[in-house]
Amino acid sequence: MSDRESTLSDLLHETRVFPPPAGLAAGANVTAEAFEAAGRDRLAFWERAAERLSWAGRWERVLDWQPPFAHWFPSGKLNVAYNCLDRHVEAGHGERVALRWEGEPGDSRTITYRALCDEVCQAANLLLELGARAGERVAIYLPMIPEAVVAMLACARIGAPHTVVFGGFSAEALRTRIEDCDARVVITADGGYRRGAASPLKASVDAAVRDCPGVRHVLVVRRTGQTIDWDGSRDLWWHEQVGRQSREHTPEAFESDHPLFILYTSGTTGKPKGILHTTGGYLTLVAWTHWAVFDLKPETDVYWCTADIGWVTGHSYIVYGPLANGASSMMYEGTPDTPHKGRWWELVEKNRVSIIYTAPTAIRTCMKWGDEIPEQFDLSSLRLLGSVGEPINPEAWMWYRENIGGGRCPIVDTWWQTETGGILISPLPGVHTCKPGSASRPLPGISAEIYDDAERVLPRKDAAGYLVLTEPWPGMIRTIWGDDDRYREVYWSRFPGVYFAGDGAKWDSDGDIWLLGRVDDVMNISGHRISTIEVESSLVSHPDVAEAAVVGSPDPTTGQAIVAFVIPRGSARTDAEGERFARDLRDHVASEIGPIAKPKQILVVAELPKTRSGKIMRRLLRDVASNRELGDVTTLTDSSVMDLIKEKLPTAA
Ligand code: 6R9
Repeated sequence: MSDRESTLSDLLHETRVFPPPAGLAAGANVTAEAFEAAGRDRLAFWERAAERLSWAGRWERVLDWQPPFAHWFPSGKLNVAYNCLDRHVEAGHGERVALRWEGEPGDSRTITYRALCDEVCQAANLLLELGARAGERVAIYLPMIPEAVVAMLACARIGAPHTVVFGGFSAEALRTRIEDCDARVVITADGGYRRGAASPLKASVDAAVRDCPGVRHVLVVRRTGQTIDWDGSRDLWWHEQVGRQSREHTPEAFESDHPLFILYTSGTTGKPKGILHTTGGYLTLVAWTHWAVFDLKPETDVYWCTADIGWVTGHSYIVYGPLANGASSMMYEGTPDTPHKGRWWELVEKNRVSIIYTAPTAIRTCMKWGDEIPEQFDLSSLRLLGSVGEPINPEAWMWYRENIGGGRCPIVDTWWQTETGGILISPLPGVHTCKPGSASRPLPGISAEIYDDAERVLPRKDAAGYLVLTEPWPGMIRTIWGDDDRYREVYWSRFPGVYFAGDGAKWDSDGDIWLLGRVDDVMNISGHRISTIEVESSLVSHPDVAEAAVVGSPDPTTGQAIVAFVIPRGSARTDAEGERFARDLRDHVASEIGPIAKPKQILVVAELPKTRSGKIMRRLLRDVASNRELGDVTTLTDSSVMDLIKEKLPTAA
């Protein structure tokens, strides 16, 4: 045990620290004193956070905990759409911009809180006219256009849980989700713009609902104007139907535990899990965390979360959190390199974005494209940067800080999951000293611990193991849709009585948390536990490496051997140069971490296989590295990547 701990603490030797900028700390939404006080009484803290929202009926108590099922604010009643829209209009902020939307082809829309409220009321009236009712599921399969936000809020307004399916998913993926939650209405578009071209969506819906007799209506937003098939008994144009509805709609208050949405996420088995989130606890968590972690000043900030609404980050930090707080957000439809690789930074300059929230994979892609691209734009409006989705390598963190944040903006590295609903571990920018690669501390009201294999709570100093949450929190997964047993088994059986996150983590000597990747990404080399992320960070810190992914493959001598897939910066190399490059990298890792972390094999590749949400698919890389049959590749952004990678393998490995 102590051997493993000391190995990890030796490996993670990042020592750079960045205290909160004085000006930000002085005016922060959460100050150091407030942070201290907040941590003292968990339930009292969450009760105060709930009071930031507008409730139609007060709760009986804060928490009814019947492990592993939590009911937050039982008997409390509220309407999510009212909290996100009407109450801001009633408070005199109707003319504040809710969304500045930028289309990929260059079109844009500015939508105020009043206009968004009107459109959501119209869409809610339409859904009711189509027979949708509280509790009945609505599937949403849309590109990143304002109607996606309108559709989600219209569902929330009438209490019909939505299931948003990422527009990049196939007809088959859409069908299984519609079927699993028995959705009756589907909201889609003719298509959306991606990489400069109109890509179809409606065709996938047609294929998906062919086998879903329960679907009564398909509502179609016209975005691209491309030709689509039409079924007059079922299909309706959004613009014809929504526009003629009344702008008046009285929101009904729902029970705090009323279902708000189901979001599917992949598990260890083939069948995706429908993560169910409910109303009062979820909105409390996302509103408080969005306000505190991003230090949001709704009157002056322009906030931009680059996620797609098809992922939980889009749900919590494009839609529900920011709108509950009355924020002004930017929303962008397309890809970062269309029509040029500076598009994101051009949008930051144009809209004077002050807070940006993105993913390490995007940051590393921008690193690969080169410093000179963001340099061409005025990024001085930025004051805070966020990261989410996977551990961020210290080198990517430093690049983000220097090249995007101008060396002055704090970076909040936020750890959470689809299941947690919102951010649980993150620095607060006015309180904590940030370290490149560390997600810092659990937020107030969050009880995180690190356990060892034997279920022992590790001391909060120089110790590594499994991240668990020992107390329920508002916004936590309510269950897996239709499968309470699977919910118990996946999250509550590894360590009975506590929530098992599936991530490895470490407390450093200051008591800060470092996420080490999914526990199945931790390798065991000659009895030493080495996290894939540590070796990746070391590789990426080499000046000639743009991106790297590391996996363990079975090895008769050492148990596992480290295999690295590396994308070089700049031009391709000849074979001889490749050999030299691989040797340099091995030496580099050996000197950075130690000889035990030296990759046994280094494969130079042009691309890495990623899920649509941008996570590297290490499972596939492991399969390639161990020469096993490839598993399911349907969620790859580009499945030809695997062929490229396979070509690099020695035939008689
Ligand atoms: C929000 C989101 C959850 C998994 C999670 C972990 C990884 C997310 C992270 C992070 C290290 C961070 N993850 N944020 N790892 N540092 N700041 O991404 O949800 O798609 O469900 O993924 O992502 O492994 O368990 P989701």
